Amino acid sequence: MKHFLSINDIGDIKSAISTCQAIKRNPYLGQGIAKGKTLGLIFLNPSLRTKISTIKAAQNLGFNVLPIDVSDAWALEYNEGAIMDQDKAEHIKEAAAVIGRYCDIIAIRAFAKLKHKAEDEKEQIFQSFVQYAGKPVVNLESALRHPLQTLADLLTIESYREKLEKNKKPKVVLSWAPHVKALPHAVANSFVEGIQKMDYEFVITHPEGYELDDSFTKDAKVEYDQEKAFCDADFIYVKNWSSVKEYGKVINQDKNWMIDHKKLLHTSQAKVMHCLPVRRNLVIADEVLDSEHSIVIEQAENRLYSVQYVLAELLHSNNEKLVKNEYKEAIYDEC
Ligand code: AN0
Ligand code: CP
Repeated sequence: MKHFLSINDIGDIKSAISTCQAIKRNPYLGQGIAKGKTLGLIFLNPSLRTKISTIKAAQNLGFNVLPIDVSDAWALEYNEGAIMDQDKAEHIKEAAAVIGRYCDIIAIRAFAKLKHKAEDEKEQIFQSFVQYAGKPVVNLESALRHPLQTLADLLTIESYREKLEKNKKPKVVLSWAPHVKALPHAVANSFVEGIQKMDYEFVITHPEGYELDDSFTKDAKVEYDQEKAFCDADFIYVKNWSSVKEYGKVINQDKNWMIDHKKLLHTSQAKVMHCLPVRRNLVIADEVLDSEHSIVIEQAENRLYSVQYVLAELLHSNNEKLVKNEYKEAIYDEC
């Protein structure tokens, strides 16, 4: 794995999940393999889970963690060939190359701005670091994807799957829920991308007009009737997103789409998931979040193991001579 920009950068997802499970059993597997290495962290948006789990996982491996506050640095120009006679003082070409000399891995969060679809889809900051930094880049949520979340989500489903009826293929439903703000599509896109690698029954439910980009959904089943979609579900993954067609717009805030206890009655005692942060009694009712149905805290805990796996894997693939043996012994032999 050269970079971790999407769940597709993981070759064998099942083996990745079993390595995450081994890390969960012993988070100090691979302790010290990153000694003397620096992880640069660039956050252009708020975060609780991603920031803390990444720092903690990095520390478990022995990284020095270097938070990079780009709002403190020079205003950056991204356009190739720009004549820089306005307010931008530094080009991303130099900035990324310099940060690449200071760090061994660079992790970035930069959400969709939700104004212009084509502009967001360029994922300019990620592409610039991949092109100019010369070091592995980790996606901590880009305009289109949140793959560390997805890996933790799959790990969560797999650990509850063992409790299902033997040989039952889990039924997983991705449900849109209302929100007051226009939210990005990254979590939902990535989830769909990850689920398609697994052997699950999968249904997406949302009001008409909230179709996700078909480059992600491909031939996934869409059911506009939430109640029908929930029938016999084992896992309900709740998430709001804004419209893709009317890009970045909130076109429906129908409160009937909130997940409450009544909606779970025809499920197979479904476990309810959400990436968090979640707005209570708007997206999911208290009675669900405070019940046995909710597995959102374990899901958030699993963020630790997914990011520790990705950091170790990047170090392993990009510093073969340095860490191959220690890493193999520490992690793979455990699985
Ligand atoms: C962000 C989103 O929906 O993409 C981050 C979720 C991990 N959520 C909010 O902005 C509330
Ligand atoms: N789920 C998630 O990425 O949470 P944060 O935005 O708090 O990092």
